[in-house]
Amino acid sequence: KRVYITRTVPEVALELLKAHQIDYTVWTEKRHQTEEELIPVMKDYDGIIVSGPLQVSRQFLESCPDLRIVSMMSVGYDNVDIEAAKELGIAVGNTPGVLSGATADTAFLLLLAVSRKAFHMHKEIIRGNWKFWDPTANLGLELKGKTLGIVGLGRIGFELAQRCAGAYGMKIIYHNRGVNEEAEKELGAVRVSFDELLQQSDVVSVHTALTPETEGMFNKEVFSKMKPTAIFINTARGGVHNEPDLIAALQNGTIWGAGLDVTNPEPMAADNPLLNMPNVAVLPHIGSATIDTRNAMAAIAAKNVIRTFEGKTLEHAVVENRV
Ligand code: 8YV
Repeated sequence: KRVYITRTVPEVALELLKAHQIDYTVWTEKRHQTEEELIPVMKDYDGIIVSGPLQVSRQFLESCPDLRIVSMMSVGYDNVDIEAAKELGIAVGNTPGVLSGATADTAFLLLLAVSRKAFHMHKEIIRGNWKFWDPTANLGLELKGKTLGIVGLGRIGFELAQRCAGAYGMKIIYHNRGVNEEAEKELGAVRVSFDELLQQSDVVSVHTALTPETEGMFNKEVFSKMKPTAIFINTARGGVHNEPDLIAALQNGTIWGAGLDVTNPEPMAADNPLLNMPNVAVLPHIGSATIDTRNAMAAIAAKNVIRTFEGKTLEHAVVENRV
């Protein structure tokens, strides 16, 4: 069996594949391969480990005659045509759970950075603008006792809520389709409507998957319902917010600040106006980027491949292997 790996991945994945006599090819160039480029290559492969923004469309899946598994090295799978994979009998695996802590840390980091304008202050020092002490300058917002509103309270949102409740006694409200009993019981989280969440939250953090329903859901109208002192955090997918509307909301003072680990498109252009706003912090999609987490993600991605070839169910399935 042969597996194509779209990006350099932690060694642990390669060791696992080797131990199971599975051959692999790793794409090591520092640029994204397009679907069109990959389709002719894939005829020789039985599996693919996807890390990064490759579109795995119906056309792609139909063009890979031997493909048995698309193993995502991510929790998100918005770039995969799931319906097509189901119809074609191709398994799709992902890596949830192991990255929740690291991603929640990134959201927490962004929240602190925005609330104290930290990224902007850092740039100011580099620009030589640390000249004198002004007690009325550089003022941020405190988080103690404030309300955190989580849109899409799953594993990552839960870990962020734990951090915010633990460190700052923040009140947790959330908007989900279903009830999150664990969050209600352990953190006293309260489920509210989307509008109530927007109106009551001092911090709105989004943790939903990118779907046709969530695409662009944070737009002009939604930002206008938030508090003028509110901070918007997105560590989910850039497509969930409308970027021109976010820029306008920050420029007009509709909301106070924003912390983004995800942008649309990625990478973000260096001249994007968001990068020069004092109350904005942007990171280059590093939510899960710790050594521990990436090792754990790589191991699951490899195990999902191995289990497919062994005719077993996956460790984590989006589309289960037909055993
Ligand atoms: C990945 C992510 O780094 O898991 C996800 O959905 O966004 C990140 O952990 C990214 O998808 C690249 O594989």
